[in-house]
Amino acid sequence: MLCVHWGTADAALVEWTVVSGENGHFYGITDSASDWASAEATAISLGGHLATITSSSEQAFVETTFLNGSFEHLPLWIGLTDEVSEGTQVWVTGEPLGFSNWKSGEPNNDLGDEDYITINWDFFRNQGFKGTWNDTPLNGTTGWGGNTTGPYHGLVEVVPEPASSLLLLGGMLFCGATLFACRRKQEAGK
Ligand SMILES: [Ca+2]
Ligand SMILES: [Ca+2]
Ligand SMILES: [Ca+2]
Repeated sequence: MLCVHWGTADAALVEWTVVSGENGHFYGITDSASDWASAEATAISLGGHLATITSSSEQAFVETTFLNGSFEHLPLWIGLTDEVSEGTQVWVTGEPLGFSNWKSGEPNNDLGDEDYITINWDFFRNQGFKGTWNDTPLNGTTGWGGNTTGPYHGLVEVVPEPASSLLLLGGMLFCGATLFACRRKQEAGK
């Protein structure tokens, strides 16, 4: 589903538009199921990361946009992990963990090796609520029914590069101002 031709017209990437105060980032689902680390590597190769869901509105956007149709009951990797320090969940981007949407009883580090976070895992079993989070092993879970057996697709979030356009705009403004100042100086010197 996710097209790798980033920067060209790409119908598979969906923008969470800035219009009503959203972040302007682009989201998509990786083409194939993989372990969490491979999904994150794919996201990085696309210029992003696995998605960071840092607000209830971002959670709602993800649910509305991706957890429907054939993906309604599909778990997806997100960019949250406690692989570095057990029990300390961190976003791969370093964003603070304020918002969360754990399934009741999660994260439980079941079997002692659940360090990689999915959304919608429980809904994939036709249980619980759409979009809730669950920590699972690197390859996903096995043996929990409802086709929850991993691996899973990754939910990717790409931040466009406003910095370069801002830099360009800033540069143009600076040049314009400099030219203007030069003209004034020349005129003054006449
Ligand atoms: Ca995000
Ligand atoms: Ca863990
Ligand atoms: Ca778990």
